[in-house]
Amino acid sequence: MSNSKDRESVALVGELLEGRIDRRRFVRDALLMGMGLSTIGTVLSACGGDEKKPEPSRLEGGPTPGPGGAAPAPVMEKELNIYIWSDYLAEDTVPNFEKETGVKVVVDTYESNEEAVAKLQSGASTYDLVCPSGYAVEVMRALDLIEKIDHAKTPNIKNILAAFKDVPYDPGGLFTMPWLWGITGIAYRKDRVKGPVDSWAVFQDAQYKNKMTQMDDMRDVIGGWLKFRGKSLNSIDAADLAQAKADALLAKANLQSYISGPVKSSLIAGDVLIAMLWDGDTAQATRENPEIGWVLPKEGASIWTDSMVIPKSAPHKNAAHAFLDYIMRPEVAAKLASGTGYGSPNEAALPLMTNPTRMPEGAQKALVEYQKDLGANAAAWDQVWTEIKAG
Ligand code: N2P
Repeated sequence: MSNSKDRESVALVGELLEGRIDRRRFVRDALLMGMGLSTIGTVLSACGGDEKKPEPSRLEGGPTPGPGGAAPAPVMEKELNIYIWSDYLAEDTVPNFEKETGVKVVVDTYESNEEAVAKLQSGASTYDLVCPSGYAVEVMRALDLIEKIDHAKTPNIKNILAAFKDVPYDPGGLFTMPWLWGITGIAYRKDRVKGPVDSWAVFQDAQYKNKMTQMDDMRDVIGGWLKFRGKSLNSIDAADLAQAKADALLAKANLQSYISGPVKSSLIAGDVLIAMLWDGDTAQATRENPEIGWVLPKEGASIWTDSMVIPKSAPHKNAAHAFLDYIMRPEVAAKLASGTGYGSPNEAALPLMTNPTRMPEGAQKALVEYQKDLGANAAAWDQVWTEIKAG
């Protein structure tokens, strides 16, 4: 068939899949445009209504069956490019999806929201899924970088906890599929640090000079110092930011470096004794060295939900939706959360986990705060961060 015939055939299959024409009309038009009978049969059986015929394999790139085989789903692409924080997948999350679908998944990682936003903004991204925190979703939406998720293709969204369905950074939950949530606190070596670690002040304690790190993350470092002084971690007040900068510089004199997820190996080895770090990554490190503890500082800290989003430029949107629906299955979500050590937003996954992380309540809840997009005020923060890094 010519290219234009190909396009017509694809359009016709699309009309059938979307229910705009019935099967009879599809057969008539397909024959008229010269589509072979075996192709027509394959399409019809993939669209359901003939239970005796096996569905075509998704490995062959045929139309994918819908959930439970009931509803039809669009043709799945053969590739999927995921851009995600490091150490944010369970060991078998991707391999099992690849086995089941035949889709080849490529995973690239980043260490901060700013890195992810910059990559999408550069226009050079070929990613199908990205996993920003709430405030970065707001930024991506404001920049028109992401598109709505087609919930008809992700019925397992029903498993998500109500609290994660309608969130300030995505009212109505149109653009995001909640992935995991966590808190940024302090990881430390219980066997090597004397005295309690319970405050951001520990980074200003020269007794641990060169044995401490903070994350390479503007929002978390400045935010932590704002909390230290009883301020909101979203403050845009010039005096608050000046104080946060002074505190950060005092601490910087004691830091080995600004480093995020990769600090885990240094904590395990004991080259770093105290590190600003997320709770889940700390749990991963504790599995390798039980002497690693974690604390939520008494002045408060940031809590965040990271969500999957689909960039407008994503080349493999059907595979992206298929992966989202896959991850929302209770057993897949449960393994994701227990494998990474983070909290699951998936209600149906919680009963499947032995010791699921629960959302903070009571006194703990009062200590945590969500980061928000700083909008035009981000420039002031950027400036403070540049000065801290250079100081
Ligand atoms: C990376 C976890 C990062 C979460 N392992 C930051 N929101």
